[in-house]
Amino acid sequence: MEFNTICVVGLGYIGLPTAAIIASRKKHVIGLDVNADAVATINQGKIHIYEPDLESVVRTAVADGYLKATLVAEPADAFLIAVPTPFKGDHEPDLRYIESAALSIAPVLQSGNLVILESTSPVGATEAMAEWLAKERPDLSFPAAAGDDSDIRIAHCPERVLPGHVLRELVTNDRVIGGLTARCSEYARGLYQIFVEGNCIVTSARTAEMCKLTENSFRDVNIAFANELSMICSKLDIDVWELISLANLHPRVNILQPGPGVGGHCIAVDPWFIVAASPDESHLIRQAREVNDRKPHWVLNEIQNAANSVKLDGTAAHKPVVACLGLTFKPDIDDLRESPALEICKMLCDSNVLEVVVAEPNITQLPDQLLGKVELLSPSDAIERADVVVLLVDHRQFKDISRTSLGDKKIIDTRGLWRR
Ligand code: SAJ
Repeated sequence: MEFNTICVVGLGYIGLPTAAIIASRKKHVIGLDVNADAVATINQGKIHIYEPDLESVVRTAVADGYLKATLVAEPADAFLIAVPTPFKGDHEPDLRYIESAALSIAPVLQSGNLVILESTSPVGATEAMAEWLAKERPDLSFPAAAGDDSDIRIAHCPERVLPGHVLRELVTNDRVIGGLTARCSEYARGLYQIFVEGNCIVTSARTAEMCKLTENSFRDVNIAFANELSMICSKLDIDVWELISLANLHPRVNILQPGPGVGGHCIAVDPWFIVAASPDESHLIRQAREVNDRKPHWVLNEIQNAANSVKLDGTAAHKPVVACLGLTFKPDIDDLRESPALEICKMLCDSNVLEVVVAEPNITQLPDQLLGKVELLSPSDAIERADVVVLLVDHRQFKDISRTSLGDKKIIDTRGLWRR
């Protein structure tokens, strides 16, 4: 099948780079989003999120007429859905964005169309999406009823790109494609071969859904191991980074790095989809989530102990000053979603016994939760003001700060940056 026009639903961290890459292959791409500001920004050839090199690819694609953004669905040969899948308060997956994406494209679906769900999804979500579409369009046939002969082909192909390296990984990563029928998979493979240089491997939709959840849970469990080690080592007065580098010399050991906790919208979320689907069997996966979620509280406690040990000059109302270096969920990005660094900073402010200053070179404005509560300073100004310096994110700007320049300030280095 020829794919000349592709509609990407959801122009966020995954949808926009995907739309731009497909457009760079000289396919007409319609980007559909509910955010009018994002749509207007993209149509000017600009971007509303930060990802290295994305702006120039979007600018060229829009200028060449291959990419346009819209608020209303238009007919296309294929639809690629990349909307968020958060969890609800009880850690149950919340599929409302997938449902509303499906409802938004249903009116323009035509026989022969391919619909791919890219959003990280609990097992069964692709089948659910197909049912929502089928209900809206009784005039068209779908895989559950018509099998390989269906008018509409449906597949799941989870995105697997690493924020900060999205444009490269979109092209080079292997893709796991789970069609609802063999024919659905073949069509989906044809679409990805437009821009993917990695292998496109076919499986069932349910296996593809579980594969993505498994990848992120694997990483979460392994980070939890590193985080647990860091807390044990602190108690036993052992440098955890030295320990890990030594243990990793073993040919079959590869421990990840401890940090202030696990953030982002993927690894801190997706394991819960497995736990929600199979709670009685998911002991290790749940424990790992809990270990990683506890880590920011452990760091907070360390900071409070350090602040308590600061000898102040005794003059009246002076509170110990804590400088938090980094707010994002990982280095060299501007993304604050589920960030443990931000959480620690908020908890410090709420405790109200310390003065908090922040250095975050990747943002120009404090997030709402910190507005009016902390000052955003340059790294050197923040350090100068501080009694306690807390390294929360290993941004490249912080790597040049030498440990000796920190003098006799109390230091909490959650990333092991200044010992490397
Ligand atoms: N982290 C550590 N120690 C480590 C590695 C990571 O503390 O050794 C922390 C990071 O600081 C961050 C969190 O884990 O807070 C997650 O960061 P990450 O770089 O591990 O992953 P994400 O969330 O940016 O992207 C992940 C990737 N999944 C895997 O590597 C298995 C990416 O490939 C997925 O596409 C993405 O989730 C997603 O969208 O699901």
